[in-house]
Amino acid sequence: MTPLLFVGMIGALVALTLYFFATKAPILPPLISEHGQLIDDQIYLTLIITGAIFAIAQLGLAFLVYKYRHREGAKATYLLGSHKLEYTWSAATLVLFVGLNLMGQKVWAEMHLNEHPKPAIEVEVTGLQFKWYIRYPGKDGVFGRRDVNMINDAEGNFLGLDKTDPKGADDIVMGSLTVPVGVPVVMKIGSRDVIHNFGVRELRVKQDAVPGLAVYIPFKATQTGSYEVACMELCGYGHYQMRSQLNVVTMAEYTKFLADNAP
Ligand SMILES: [Cu+2]
Repeated sequence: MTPLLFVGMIGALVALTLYFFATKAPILPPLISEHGQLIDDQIYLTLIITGAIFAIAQLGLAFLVYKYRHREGAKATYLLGSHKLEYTWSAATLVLFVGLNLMGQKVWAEMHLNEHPKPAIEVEVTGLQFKWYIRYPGKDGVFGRRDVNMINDAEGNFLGLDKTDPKGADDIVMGSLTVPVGVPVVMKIGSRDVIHNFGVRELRVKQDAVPGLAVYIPFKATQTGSYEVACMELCGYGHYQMRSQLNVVTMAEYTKFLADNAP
C-alpha cells in the first residue's frame, strides 16, 4: 500500500467520525426518565473528549506516515523513543479516566446511595431463566412473604409466594411492568437462579439481578408508551428470549390496571 493511500484512508476515517458528531446523529434511544439526562450528558462528555483525542491521534499518525514515507535514497534513522512523553500521556490517560469516573459518581450515587423518593410506588422485579416476573404489592402497599421452600413451578408459584400470608393476598404478579407516568417508582430487583440484568434502554436503567441480593433502583418515567425490557446479561441458552415490556401509562390507567388485575 502506498503511504498516500494509507494517509487518505485515515483522513476519511476521521472525517466520517467527525461527520457523525457534527450532524448530531442520534446515537442514543429516546429518553423517558428523569435521571437519564445526567447519564446522557456523561456519555456525550465522554464521547466528545475521547472523540477529540481520537481525531488528534489519527491525524498525527497520518501526518507522520506522510512525513516519513519511503523516498528513494533516503536513509532510515533509529529513534530510541521518549520516556518523558510515555510518562506524560500515561499519566494524562489515568487522570482522564479516573476523572470521568468521579464525575459519573454523581448520577450513580443518586440511584444507589441517596434516600429514595417517598412516597414511591414499589414493584418487585424477579428474573429467572428466562422470564421476568413483576410483583405489585396490591391495595395494602405491602408485599406478602416469599419463601424459597414454597417455590413450585408445577403449580405456577415461581416466586415462592406464601399463600397463607394475608399481606400477600392482594399481591399481583405479572409478566410485564406497568407504571404511571410522572410518579416516582422504586424497583426491587432480584433473581431466582443466575445473574440476569434488568435493562430498559429508554429509561437509562441497566441493573444486574443477583441471586440473594435485593437491589433498589428508583426512576420516574416522563413519557407514556411501551418499551422493551431486555435481559442484558448472558444468562443461559434462552437468554435471547428473556424479554418483557415496560408500559408507562397515565395515573387513571394505572389505577384501572391494578383494579383489573386484582386477585
Ligand atoms: Cu436473563
